[in-house]
Amino acid sequence: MIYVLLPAYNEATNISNLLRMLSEEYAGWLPLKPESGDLFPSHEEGAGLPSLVHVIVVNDGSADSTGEQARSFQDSIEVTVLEHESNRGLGAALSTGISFILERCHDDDFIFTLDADCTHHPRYIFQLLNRLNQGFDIVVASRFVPGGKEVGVRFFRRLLSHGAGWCYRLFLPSLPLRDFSCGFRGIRASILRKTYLHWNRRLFEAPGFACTGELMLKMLPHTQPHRVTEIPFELHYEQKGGKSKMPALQTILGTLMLLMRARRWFRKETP
Ligand SMILES: Nc1nc2c(ncn2[C@@H]2O[C@H](COP(=O)(O)OP(=O)(O)OP(=O)(O)O)[C@@H](O)[C@H]2O)c(=O)[nH]1
Ligand SMILES: [Mg+2]
Repeated sequence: MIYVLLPAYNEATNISNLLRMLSEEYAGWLPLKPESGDLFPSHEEGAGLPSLVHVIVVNDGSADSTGEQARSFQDSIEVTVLEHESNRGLGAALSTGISFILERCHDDDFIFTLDADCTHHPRYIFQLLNRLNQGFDIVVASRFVPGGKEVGVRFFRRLLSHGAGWCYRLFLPSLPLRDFSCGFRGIRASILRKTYLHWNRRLFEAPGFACTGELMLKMLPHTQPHRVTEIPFELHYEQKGGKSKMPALQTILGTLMLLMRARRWFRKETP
């Protein structure tokens, strides 16, 4: 089973589009997919399986119609909308979605996270899936490997994402990734489960959007470097409806504090 986790805050201009694109990509991928027995060994092929894709939208107290739009989407993919009554931030939304998924999924399922603002095209989900199916535990859609890029990103925003990349490499040069702050990833459920069991309520502690890198840094000790990889990814900022919601200062400070803490985790075997 493929679980797609979409944290969403005021994404009414994007969410229907994104779900429609995802549904189209899924329909295009279905005839090409490897035998279900290889890909999802714990699931029987057949009439009892309505969809291989379950989308979890975490509507984080949006003031617009994000929740209604997601709930009213009906197609070949299953969509569940989880509601926060008020805005609790990206880390809390990821945490709600992850616990919901981990209560239901099998260890050999796959979990994908991406932004709900249409800058992350859902076609990459199936490219990430191919790599997971080759035996990787974590696959990142990366702007910073050859073939990856950011399109339509303003100078300041580009400076922030590249600056974050430099900081990660400076503080933790031995880690097997280049893009830590992009939230588009595919993860083997067993790795996320081990990470969640280890950290529990403390899975997301970093402020701002530093929680994206925090999740990756907390997962890495539960796998091995050769089971982590990146695929080139084009981030299309010009497709974004609405403004950036990133709290820049909080995210910069949160990232620096996180990196100082995280150096300790990689000196030991597990955090
Ligand atoms: N749950 C939750 N999600 C949020 C919040 N703010 C943003 N998001 C979601 O998190 C994802 C990332 O937010 P974006 O605004 O795209 O942030 P970004 O991609 O890091 O930065 P920009 O591309 O500059 O906007 C999107 O799916 C948002 O809807 C929030 O307060 N709570
Ligand atoms: Mg975004």
